[in-house]
Amino acid sequence: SLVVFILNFFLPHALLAQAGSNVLPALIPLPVEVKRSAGIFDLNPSTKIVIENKDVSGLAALFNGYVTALSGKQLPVVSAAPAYNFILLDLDPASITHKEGYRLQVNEKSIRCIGHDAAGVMYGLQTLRQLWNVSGNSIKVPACTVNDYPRFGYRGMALDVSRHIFPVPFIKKYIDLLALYKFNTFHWHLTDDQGWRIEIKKYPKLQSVAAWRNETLIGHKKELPHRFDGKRYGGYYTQQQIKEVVQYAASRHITIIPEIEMPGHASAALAAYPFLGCTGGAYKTSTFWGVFDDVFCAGNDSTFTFLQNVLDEVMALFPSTFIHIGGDECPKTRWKACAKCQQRKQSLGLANEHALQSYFIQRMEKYLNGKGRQIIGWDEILEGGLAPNATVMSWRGEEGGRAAIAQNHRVIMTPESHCYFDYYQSLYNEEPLAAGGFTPLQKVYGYEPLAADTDTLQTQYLAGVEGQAWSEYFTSEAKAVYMIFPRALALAELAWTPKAQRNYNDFLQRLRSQKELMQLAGLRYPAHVDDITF
Ligand code: TNX
Repeated sequence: SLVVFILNFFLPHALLAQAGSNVLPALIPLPVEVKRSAGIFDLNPSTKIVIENKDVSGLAALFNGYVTALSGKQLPVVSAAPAYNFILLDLDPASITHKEGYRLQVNEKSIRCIGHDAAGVMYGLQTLRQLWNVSGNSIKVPACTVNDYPRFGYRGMALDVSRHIFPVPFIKKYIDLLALYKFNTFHWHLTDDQGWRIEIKKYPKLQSVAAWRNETLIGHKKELPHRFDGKRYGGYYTQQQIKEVVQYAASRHITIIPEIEMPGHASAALAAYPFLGCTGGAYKTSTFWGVFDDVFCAGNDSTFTFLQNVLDEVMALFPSTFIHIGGDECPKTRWKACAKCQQRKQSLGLANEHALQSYFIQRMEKYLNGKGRQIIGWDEILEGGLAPNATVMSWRGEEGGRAAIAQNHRVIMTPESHCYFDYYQSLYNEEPLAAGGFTPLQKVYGYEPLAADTDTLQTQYLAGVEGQAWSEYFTSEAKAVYMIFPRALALAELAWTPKAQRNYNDFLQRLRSQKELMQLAGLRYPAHVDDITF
């Protein structure tokens, strides 16, 4: 009955509130093991951070940053533990065996946050941030023991900054949120048809031309009304800014994987340097969304030289092993009509244009491998033959992931059915304009990567999962955040928590109790989460 339904929804919540100190604050992602014990640790200005191992000293500063944001205070950092009132950060890989794993022990006298590695200690501190109870200047932590480690080694969130660009402070805030929910990878989609967003010193027109578009009335029907203003829109990140962001992410144990799109989604680059296309132009940075025929020419060696020079500067900025080179949605229209492309195809004995695309990707892979890097590409890179060492990001469902694993290739699952946070999240009339699709929170939460095949597939090749944040409709920071969260929290839990411990209703309860934390982090808590009719 309705009464039972309503009781089921509100009773656990009410009990939680009453139970007070016996119940732990809700944690997302749910740890592997949590035990509540008696007592409270009072974190106050005389609490000391103890660092006995210099490998974790950077984390003392990070933690102090969190404390300062709440209380304005900085905790003293010392090298030997006093009798009580301290927070010890340390490593113990012998007893904590999982990579990125940690043990957090809180009692009235101390907090011990011990990791397998520094990343583990960092995740212990994120759990601590979710555990503490802040009121005024007082920070209280319930006594407990948490033993925890991640399910997947790759836990990613992307952000497309081409369709809409977001300023550096927003990127940092995003990285902060990813760390809070234990993601370890930020996939930064830096180039696309609608704008090139990374400064490349060798090619100044990428800054003066490719970074900008003119919003005009001649556009796609999906173009957003407020952009029909004929104004110049765009911008880019300077190399200095990028270094700063990479550093910021690294101190939170987040790897940034840059994406430079090729051979498709290249309009902006072609507008700057028309020799990169098959027809010679003229080209324009796209003013509407979609897939465009003009792509990097596969017959022209100077295209490859350009891309190699670009990647040289990219590699100097991003230390990540992996570089994403796109590979998706590349129409073959121009290549079919291009004499140089046809000549290349024939001289290499390639069967068709898919094979030519495979040649393109393999040539770039060889270049990057030679510099000690590995490529990631969207699942289209399977067509015409997979590059020998490529990781496949499976977005058009799970087919690509399955096929790549069958060829012993590393795979990241991001099927658009479950992992695209530019799709609608509720059926509310007032949902803001989004890309097609319907991907409510529960659907994201219920995603089980390659579930149907985990018995037959070699799942050691399943690196993990990623959420996509394409920004065509992200017309403001607030809207971007609204679209990405809380769905990213559902993904965070499926990426971290053991499968058997995941339960949607339990997650929803914890999400509700995270309301304050979310608001503190500047997140708008969406009404539909609390709406029992949803
Ligand atoms: C497809 S996913 C794209 C993007 C769009 C997105 C919109 C992928 C590899 N390509 O260019 O932004 O759909 O949902």
